[in-house]
Amino acid sequence: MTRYDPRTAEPRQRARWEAAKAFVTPTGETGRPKYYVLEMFPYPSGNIHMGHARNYVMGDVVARHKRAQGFDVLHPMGWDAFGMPAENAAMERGVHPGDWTWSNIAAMRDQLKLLGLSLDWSREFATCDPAYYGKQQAWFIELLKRGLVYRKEGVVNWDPVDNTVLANEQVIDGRGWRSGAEVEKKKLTQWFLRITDYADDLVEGLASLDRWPEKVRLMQANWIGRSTGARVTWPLKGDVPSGFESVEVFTTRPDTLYGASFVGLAPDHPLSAAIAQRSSEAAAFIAECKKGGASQAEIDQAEKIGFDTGLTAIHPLDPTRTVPVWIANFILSEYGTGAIFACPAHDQRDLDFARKYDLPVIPVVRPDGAGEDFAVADEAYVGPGRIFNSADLDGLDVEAAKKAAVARIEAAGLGEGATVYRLRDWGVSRQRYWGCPIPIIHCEACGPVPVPADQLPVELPKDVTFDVPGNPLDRHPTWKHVKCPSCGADARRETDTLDTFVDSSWYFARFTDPTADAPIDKAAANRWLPVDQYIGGVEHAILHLLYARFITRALSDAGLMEVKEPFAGLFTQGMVVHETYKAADGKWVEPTDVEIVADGDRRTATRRSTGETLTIGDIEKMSKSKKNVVAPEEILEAYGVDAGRLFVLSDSPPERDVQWTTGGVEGASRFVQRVWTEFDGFDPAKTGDARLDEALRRETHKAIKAVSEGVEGFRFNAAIAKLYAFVAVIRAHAEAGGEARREALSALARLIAPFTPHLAEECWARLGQDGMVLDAPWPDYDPALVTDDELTLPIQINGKRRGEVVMPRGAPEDQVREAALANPAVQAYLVSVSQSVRKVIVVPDRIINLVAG
Ligand code: ANZ
Ligand code: ZN
Repeated sequence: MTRYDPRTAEPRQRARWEAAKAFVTPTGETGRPKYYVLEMFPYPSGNIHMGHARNYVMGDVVARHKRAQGFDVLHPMGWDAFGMPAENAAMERGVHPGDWTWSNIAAMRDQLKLLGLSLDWSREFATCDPAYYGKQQAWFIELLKRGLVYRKEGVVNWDPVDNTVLANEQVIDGRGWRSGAEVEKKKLTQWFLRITDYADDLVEGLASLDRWPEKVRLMQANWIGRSTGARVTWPLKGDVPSGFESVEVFTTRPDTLYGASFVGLAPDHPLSAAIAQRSSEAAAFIAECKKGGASQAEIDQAEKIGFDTGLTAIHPLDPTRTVPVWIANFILSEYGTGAIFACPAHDQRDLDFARKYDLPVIPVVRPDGAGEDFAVADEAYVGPGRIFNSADLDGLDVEAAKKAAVARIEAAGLGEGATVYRLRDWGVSRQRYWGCPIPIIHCEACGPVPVPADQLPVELPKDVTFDVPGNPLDRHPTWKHVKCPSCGADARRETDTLDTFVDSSWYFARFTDPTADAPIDKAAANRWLPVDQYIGGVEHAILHLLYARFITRALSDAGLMEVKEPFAGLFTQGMVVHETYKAADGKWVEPTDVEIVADGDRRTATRRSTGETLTIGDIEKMSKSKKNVVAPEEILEAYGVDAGRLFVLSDSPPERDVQWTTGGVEGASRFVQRVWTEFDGFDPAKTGDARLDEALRRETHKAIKAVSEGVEGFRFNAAIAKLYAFVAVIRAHAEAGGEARREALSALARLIAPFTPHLAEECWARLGQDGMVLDAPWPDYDPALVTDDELTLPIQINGKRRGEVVMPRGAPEDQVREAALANPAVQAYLVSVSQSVRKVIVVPDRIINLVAG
């Protein structure tokens, strides 16, 4: 018996794979089907933690399994390398963002390589490579030409002390992260991508994504927020500011028009602004509204306040009626038309507002069974029902009334049916250095001019300083001063860079041919896209995935590729969490410095270095700030890569969080030894006995079936549990013959290969098999061997179930008949009703019917 030593075996196997260039993606006509598996590429923060490791190991299981099933697999890796942290490091520690990023990449690449992942490193790139972002600039210009890129004023966070634009994550509780100054909203001309052109298509495409979690599809649909209803014009009366003869509202409930009690304007609606021009009271009210946060959640939370403008609006369906016009803080300027008609009886926000300011509440929809006196107290009625109090809409149901109301509004020339979206165009300008330069030159005479193709990439200058706030590109002495490509006059480079979400919106397409001249090589993209299995954190369920779906459509429409949906399958994995430990001084302590003693349910934690007692805190996502990070190197060093890989997948379903525990990884490492022991003791010449051999064969084929189903269904923990059980079975059949044991072990080596690939290779070699297990086909099971050997057959008498017999599968009919007739429950019943059996009908392996009388 030898002990398995991962410390020698694992590097040996990795060297073998490397020498064989085993993971270089097959190209050319192989005749095999393709499979593209991709994990969301990492941000090079400096360290791989177990959470990353779990994500990549999941992808690796899929990649290795598909390869064994005969697919050509593309499994690449790269770096989402632009972004704020590099710039923060530059400001805090004076290191150049590029140097910081590249050294992090080098460190993380080494860590990833330790994990034994079947990655094609020959395709690696970082988004901060000019070779990558230059191609991004090329397609950006293409989209500009197609009208999908434009400039308009947008709002940014402005730090008035540092005189700089802040990213959202640099605003902490409304203040600048460095200056502590209260952040202002400032308008700046910025670049936008017209994602709203694709709003419908992005919603409708969701239906085809049947291998995405339902939850993610729903989140995307809500984000796009498509609502159908109508735009309705309300003519205004009174001392109306000039140019505002009417106000247009958006409603999803035109059926409730007769229940209108006021027209409401957003505080920054143009009409509100015009009223504020002449009324200091209105101006003060609007200023008050701007103090609160602008997010939907903050607005929903805030106390509803309003201002009566004194103007009135004429009801579009009944010119004899007017309603007052209010400015209200709960109306968003960025949604619909920024104005509403309020129907308090059927909308809770409107009702709260009406009660507060004593405005009328007129019910116009009543549930079935309610009478003319149906009234609303403190809860708006939002359910179905019939329309009343509504002239000729009376008696219609809600849906019919919506149609009828829209028809009437259209006939009156006061509006039309309309669809609106919550989705806004995507503002991509960042006033930052460490991003992809926007390839535009501003000329006084010609306006914004794209940089000519032969001058791409527009590279970032390396010589920049971070000693003063603001964008280093803007104050660089020479970089931005260029000639206009169109007229040759002195001109200025755009100094904004692109949102890093742009970088990650197409990298999966570039991986199909990372050295292509075009941004995307069409043939390669057609071969590999869509990504068959995409794996990543649920935190990217909205923006990243939506942007990627949009850019894929936009680039395809621009003729740069021919794919619509980039990701056919999506899996969102859980995180790796760990207990936290706190010392008496309130500081967090690293798990490596903690000794846990368990006494029944009571666990105490002691700090190894000092002996002090620690408080055991919550189980949380691993993070540097809580010091509960487990570095993969330590684990891999102590237990081996395979044990670490096995553990992160074994303890909970992949979509859930897994708690890192030392006990867990120790268990995985013992399993590795147990597997090896079975192979190490293998004797091909051993003679067995037929019954035992047959039993082992059955168990082997059942294990193949169960593990295959677990891997295919993303139930890795269940697959691993089955592997544990299978190894126990193999051990219990130690006396089976060499032939049956070889079959079992050969299957086992292949079944563990996706999870513990190094161990699997060692086992494969120990069995005396040729080549690498990596190239061995995934085992198939024999359906005849996985069925249970005994069946429970129900016995019916005159159509009613009266008993059952257990019979071997395929038992001959006369045996079944005999057993049924001899069955005690059947006999007791026949006696109790004084009947006897007239006829027996046996449906083999299914049921026995007795006719009695
Ligand atoms: C009258 C009405 C009557 C409404 C009723 C609702 C119920 P969703 O479904 O989210 O699209 N609304 C329209 N624009 C708004 C804005 N800029 N800020 C705040 N609220 C706005 O919601 C559409 C409904 O939200 C619209 O339909 C409008 O109120 C309001 F019984 O019109 B409704
Ligand atoms: Zn010019």
